Amino acid sequence: MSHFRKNCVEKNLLIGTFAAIPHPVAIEVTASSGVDFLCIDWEHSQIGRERIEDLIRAADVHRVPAMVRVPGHAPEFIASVLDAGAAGVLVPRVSTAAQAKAAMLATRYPPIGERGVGPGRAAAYGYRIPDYLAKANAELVLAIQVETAEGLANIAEIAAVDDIDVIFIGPGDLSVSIDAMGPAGKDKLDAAIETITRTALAAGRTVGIFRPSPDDIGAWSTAGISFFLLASDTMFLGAGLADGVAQARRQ
Ligand code: 3PY
Repeated sequence: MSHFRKNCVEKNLLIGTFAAIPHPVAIEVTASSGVDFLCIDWEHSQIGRERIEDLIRAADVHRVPAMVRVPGHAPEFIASVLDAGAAGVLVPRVSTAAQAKAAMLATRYPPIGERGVGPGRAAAYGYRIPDYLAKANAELVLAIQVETAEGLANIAEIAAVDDIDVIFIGPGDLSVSIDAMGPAGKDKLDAAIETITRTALAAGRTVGIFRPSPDDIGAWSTAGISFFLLASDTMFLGAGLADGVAQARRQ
């Protein structure tokens, strides 16, 4: 098992961030920050498919695992980033056990799943397909994102699907989906997050969540969440620069 997956399944604290800037320089800067992993965001950024492999390569130089959030459930999205050498995938908007199972089948090779074999970078362009096949099922992290009212209602069935490592909560989408946006919806949203966390932990899953700031990582960690995606490169760039400019103007 890879170090990254072992840490996931053993529920060790992992702090990562989304990578949304489509350039290897941004990946190198981010990978040098002390993060445990990166999640290249193909769903909500302008990163194109051809660029993803170079971003993974840049993370590999720094020995930081780079997973990819794919833009949908299609098996070809999952195959393409895993073939490029991603350390795992984050599959968004999983709302039913059938969708969770489909994500698992697309991520794992037979006999567990149905992932197709290709001569990509992960398999040394075909030179080491047997080696790669032998280790991929043990090493790759599969995280699925629960972020809808339907996903919340189906969490017990979703969490019962085998060979999924992380149930990842998307609080932004979840708040919209369950009508719990803003300060007025905080208690309702927190209750939903707690329900997902409790149910997924009871099924033996690791639980992850997106947090826009580090303020409440401790509190959610106490609740049992261990896999955190903290903001993104663009958010940190914006916040750091705005803070610097504001400080400069105050002098
Ligand atoms: C959410 O909060 O909905 C997310 O998907 C985080 O990226």
